[in-house]
Amino acid sequence: MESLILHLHDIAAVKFGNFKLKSGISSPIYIDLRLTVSYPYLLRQISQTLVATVPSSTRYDVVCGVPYTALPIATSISVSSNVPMLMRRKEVKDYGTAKAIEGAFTPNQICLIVEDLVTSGASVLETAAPLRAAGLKVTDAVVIIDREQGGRENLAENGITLHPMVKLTELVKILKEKGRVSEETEKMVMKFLEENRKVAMPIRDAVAEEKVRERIPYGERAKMAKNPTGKRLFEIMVQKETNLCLAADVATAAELLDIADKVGPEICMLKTHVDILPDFTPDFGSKLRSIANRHKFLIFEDRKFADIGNTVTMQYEGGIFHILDWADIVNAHIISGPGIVDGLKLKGLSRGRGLLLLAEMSSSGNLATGDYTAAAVKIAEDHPDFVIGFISVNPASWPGGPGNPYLVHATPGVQLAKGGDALGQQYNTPYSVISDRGSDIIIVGRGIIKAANPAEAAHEYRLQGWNAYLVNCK
Ligand code: S5P
Repeated sequence: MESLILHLHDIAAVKFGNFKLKSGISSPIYIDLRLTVSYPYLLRQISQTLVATVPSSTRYDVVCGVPYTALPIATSISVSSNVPMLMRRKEVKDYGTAKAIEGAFTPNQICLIVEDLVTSGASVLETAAPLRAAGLKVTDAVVIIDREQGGRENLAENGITLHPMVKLTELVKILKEKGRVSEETEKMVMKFLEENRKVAMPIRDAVAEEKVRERIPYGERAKMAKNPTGKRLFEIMVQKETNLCLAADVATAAELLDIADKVGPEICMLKTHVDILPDFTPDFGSKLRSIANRHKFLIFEDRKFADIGNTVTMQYEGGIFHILDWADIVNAHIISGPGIVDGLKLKGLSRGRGLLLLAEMSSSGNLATGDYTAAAVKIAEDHPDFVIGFISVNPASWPGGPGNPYLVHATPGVQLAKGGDALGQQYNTPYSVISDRGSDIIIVGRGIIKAANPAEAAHEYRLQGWNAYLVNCK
């Protein structure tokens, strides 16, 4: 193992110096294991050492590398140990028909995950999820370097034992002993790692570093919220450790109430489209409310109001659905201008209700972009007592920023693999939505309701969404 570490240092896959990260922080160490692909002897050595790292009592039938860096490593393990390999697709063109996992396997086979560098463990979990969804068992992961920043614990919580070839502190010690780094450098790196232990800051490369955005914890944002429902939403997220919203687009009201009860413990919010339920009865609202109270989640009727202020007051309160009576949260397009918020507020404010504005949409070719999105932020900030946040897709990319932190971002178009449906829906993964795109809540419909076991699927989405949140948390 020592000679392997020296080789990694030789090829500059591990470097010491003063590296300015995109986040502005200076790091004394830099790791890029992608370089190993250019050194076949090294790949062979790595794969042999990784195989030896996994305890002989650990059984596995197949291996799967976390894309992309670990793919050649997993391939090398597969070829040298004669163990079949699977590949997880990072992008699935038409999720539902196309495969998320490539290769031959049978349900209940055990898959060993192979990774190059583990920080929070989120990327291992992102690979474990579709493997598990396909019926494979994932109990162990082997990694070249463990950054010791909570990855081992996170993975253990998700039923995965991490086997690191070397821990980063050990690696630095070995390089120091072999005279590759000075005592001073060793101390600097140790200090840096200690100080950043909880920040879970990738020190892999510039692209990864760009993703590191410090997040204000949901709990602090609850204190900033100016609307009681917005505040309660953040509080529930913290208490239940969930940023998952179920889009309960099921066929009947009876099914909706059933799934609400089963998935209730996993979610902070349940989203309805009440106008799709053929068996809606006037007591639907109170039945759903009692389930929501029991499991502590908020009800969001995805009504997407879009008319002038006067009309929406009637649509909100009246008709056969009486949405105002049972929905904590509704949403509105801003196409008709700020009067729509005034109208809804007229009815909702005194009842403590909250409003989400559609600042962006998930469907391809939608027109909610650029100035339209910026206008939504402006309207929201003009009504801090009633607007609690946005339906958004990539708030981290908004030129004017994602708005005041008391505003929450909820993002639809989420599945375990990137892809889309036949009608223009576009999916991103929980990790990319929460960590890369800076959203707060994942809204998941078919990923859960069409799963063989919706409660289990919801549990998986909850863990992924929450772990992705923890990655950037202060
Ligand atoms: O832009 C949007 C806004 C919403 S609220 N795109 C969306 O998909 N939604 C809703 O999120 C949509 O109406 C559906 O209820 C849910 C996504 O469901 P899924 O099955 O595609 O996950």
